[in-house]
Amino acid sequence: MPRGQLILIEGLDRTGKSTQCLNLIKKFSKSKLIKFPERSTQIGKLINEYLTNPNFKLNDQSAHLLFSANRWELNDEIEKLLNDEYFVILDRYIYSGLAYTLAKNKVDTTNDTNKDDKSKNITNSENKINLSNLEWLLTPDKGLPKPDLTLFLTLKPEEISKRKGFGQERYEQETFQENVRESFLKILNDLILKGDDSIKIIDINNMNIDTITNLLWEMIEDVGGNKLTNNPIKRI
Ligand code: T5A
Repeated sequence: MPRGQLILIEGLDRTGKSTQCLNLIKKFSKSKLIKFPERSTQIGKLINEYLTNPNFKLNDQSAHLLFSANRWELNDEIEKLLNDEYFVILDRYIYSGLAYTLAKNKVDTTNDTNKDDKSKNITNSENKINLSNLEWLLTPDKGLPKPDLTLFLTLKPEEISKRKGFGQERYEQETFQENVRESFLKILNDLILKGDDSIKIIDINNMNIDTITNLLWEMIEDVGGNKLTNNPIKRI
């Protein structure tokens, strides 16, 4: 039975992922957009509180597991859509899960009174047990559908911080975004070097919205990502 394909748009905060996803879904005959975190579910409500309320304390390992649990909440729906020949466009997914937690390892947790309140809130753990262990970080996502194509949008953190609304949520802090960028690039480049050809890294500095949409669509067409496939769903 043919199925639709799973296309993931990844990137740092405010790189324009949602804008691009909304443009791209219109180009497929049958498509559905799913955004992570999905904040309306039981677990998604907790995640939303964590991201928007600086007084909501959660240790980093628990936060990591919640983001993964949120993906599992949507798993049945995603698999059904693919099998019903929908193209599912994901706005963030597993690589965000890995990169944001990994980036916390570089945050200085010493009690520096000069640090601003936002940077103090990025990490809440007394210890960093397992936070740099990629195998541990990936384990809760194992078994989820692997995207057929991942398009990672990269932009200079100083450009991101100029974008509308930046700074309102927990991780929207320029130094931390630089850590996240390094973590994403390390994770994705390692996978590419190991032969994973489903991942593409796209530098979108100085590109306007339409140029990016056209480029992403060309990349999707190039690998046949807009056509039904008989390949079984791969797993993380
Ligand atoms: N997170 C997430 C984890 O830690 N672990 C996980 O497992 C997951 C899934 C919230 C946070 O959760 C973390 C990462 C995040 O810190 P989110 O809700 O996806 O995740 O938060 P954001 O990435 O901030 O999502 P946004 O929807 O706010 O940003 P987008 O989607 O990247 O950007 P978008 O499209 O809303 O655009 C932002 C602004 O930029 C403009 C737009 O018009 C808009 O004003 N813009 C451009 N301006 C100039 N040139 C362009 N090319 C532009 N494209 C868009």
